[in-house]
Amino acid sequence: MATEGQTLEQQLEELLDDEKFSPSEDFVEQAVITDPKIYEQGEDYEAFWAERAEALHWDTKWEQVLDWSNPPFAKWFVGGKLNVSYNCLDRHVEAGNGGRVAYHWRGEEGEELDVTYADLHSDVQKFANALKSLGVRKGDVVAVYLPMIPEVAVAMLACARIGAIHNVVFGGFSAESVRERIEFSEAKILITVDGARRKGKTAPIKENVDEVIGDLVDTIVVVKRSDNDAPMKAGRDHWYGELLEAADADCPPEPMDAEDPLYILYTSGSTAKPKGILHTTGGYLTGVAYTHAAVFDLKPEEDIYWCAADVGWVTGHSYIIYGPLANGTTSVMYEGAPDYPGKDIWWEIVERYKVTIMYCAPTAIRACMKWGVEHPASHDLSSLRLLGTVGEPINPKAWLWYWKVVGGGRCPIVDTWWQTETGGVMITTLPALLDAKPGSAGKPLPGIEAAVVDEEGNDAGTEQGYLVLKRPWPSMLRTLYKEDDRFVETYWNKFGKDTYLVGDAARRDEDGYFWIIGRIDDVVNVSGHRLSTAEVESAIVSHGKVAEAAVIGQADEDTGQAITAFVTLEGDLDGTDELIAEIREKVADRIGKFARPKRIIWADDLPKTRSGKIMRRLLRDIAEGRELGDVTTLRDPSVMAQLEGKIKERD
Ligand code: 6R9
Repeated sequence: MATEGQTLEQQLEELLDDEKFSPSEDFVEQAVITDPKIYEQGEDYEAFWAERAEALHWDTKWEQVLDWSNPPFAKWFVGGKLNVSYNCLDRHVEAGNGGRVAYHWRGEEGEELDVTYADLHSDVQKFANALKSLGVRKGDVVAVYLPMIPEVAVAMLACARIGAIHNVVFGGFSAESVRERIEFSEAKILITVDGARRKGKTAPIKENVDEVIGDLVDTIVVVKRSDNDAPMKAGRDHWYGELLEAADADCPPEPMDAEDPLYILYTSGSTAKPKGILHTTGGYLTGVAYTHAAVFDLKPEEDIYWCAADVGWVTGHSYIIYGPLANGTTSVMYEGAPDYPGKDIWWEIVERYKVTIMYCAPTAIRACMKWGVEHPASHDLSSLRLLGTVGEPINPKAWLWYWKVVGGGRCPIVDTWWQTETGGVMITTLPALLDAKPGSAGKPLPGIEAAVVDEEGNDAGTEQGYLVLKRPWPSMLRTLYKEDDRFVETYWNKFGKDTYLVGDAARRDEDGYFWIIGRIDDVVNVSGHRLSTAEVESAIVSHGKVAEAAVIGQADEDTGQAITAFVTLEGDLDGTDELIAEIREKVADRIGKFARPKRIIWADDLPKTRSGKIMRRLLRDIAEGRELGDVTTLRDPSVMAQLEGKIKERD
């Protein structure tokens, strides 16, 4: 145990020897789920999920829990009808909880706004009517490109209320990415903002959108968040505030089929074209409501819950909007960056709102470690009782820092493994039931069956292998929007139609704990943001002077992985610092600033197989300074020697 006089560093070093961390007796005593039988109950998974679905309000009860007669196309709660916004809002208002705060919203400049369930209920109905008056009908796709402001919740729930399908694009994506996603999803209407605040500056979002949008959409709704005189086109563009004012206050929720689409969310895959993950109504809400309550040991009357992700990612959809609201949670919603106006802003927020449950990404924890312990130490964090992480594997040192410095050694940590595709958490430790092992996500949740298999699909024992999910689950993606074949091919071809291929490598230890290693496809995880190497490569080669590019995710202390690009130039052009800046700018324009390569290495040629495939494995070896493996399959083995020379020159 740590003794007085030790530095934090020494204490963490010592803790590294501890393999397991058990929840305290105090925590277990107050926890919601304390009976380990729940894991057995989950074995009869249809009955288990049906019981979870009972917690929602159904307008018409389902006739069949699961139709898996045409795998991999699952149907959950067949014949059931419900409305997601009714479940997230009306239900709580009708139960007398309209005055409960849904979001303690905190703006970048310190502005504060408490949005109650009654407030949301009222705005959502008005905005739903406004959408209808703009011609939006059930089944239409609505693009949403908004920062972390309460209107984003209103927009998403208003779509759900009338059965429109939202397609939210993360605010950090460029306008060009928005245009592309609108095109793929065939959205006819876009909801965006005049300007987005970021670290004291205002990004001219509407103006940027106008530059690329052409006549792709018929209607743009603009939320006012700044005074930047955003251009408005008569007939096409409408102010959100004016629409709300003019709208009728009463909009009954549309009863939706359990399998009607709720939303599309684009995520990165192996090719440059993003995948439109499609989630539906009944199963998704069942999955996120249950996992949110169970994993975070939620007590809606008492807890103040804060998920510090962005709504534009799946974590925001499931655990800022739908899970928390379905459960009647009081959440914090924060507009800004973790280091503005100061590096202690997160801890100030925890103290100010007395946050009890905090959920964030390992990359943020690593940044906080770097900024120094004085920032969390200068605030009272004693309200915290449970911590969570998501998005990437967490290194034990960051885990221990989170546990000790933020959680004061008293808060269990749930490391939650899941994906855009899975809709909700799949692998973690139910906090009162399982010990945590720093670096391992834990075990499949009740109802979920995960396995690690070898190339033939056999159990890999405790060896590294492919992570797979072996039965359908309610919040699973139903398909890739308008790309059924790609859906089957990407996830259900390798091991058969009833085994979902995750795309991650993993290992399962003797205790049945899963250790996620990382992606096996050409997806890079930068600060928990998923990017495809092909997407970044295509942005780089759109620069006129670039002939070819190969992108890899290089291990990085701060961001988990960082993008390194090997670039060959046209003709005999020489690589310059100016060109590096231009290429980074190009990537920012095409995808978003977060996708800019950290390192660009000029190459005369790239290592390719005889069939012309770039061997990224070799590029990773070279970038991370490892011995090169077998290079004899290369068309031109001398390429590697040249590259090694280039790297030495630069380092
Ligand atoms: C929720 C989310 C999914 C990919 C996933 C995996 C990685 C997510 C993780 C984790 C290790 C965890 N990942 N959570 N790796 N431990 N707790 O992040 O969705 O953006 O779709 O990314 O992220 O590689 O396959 P998404």
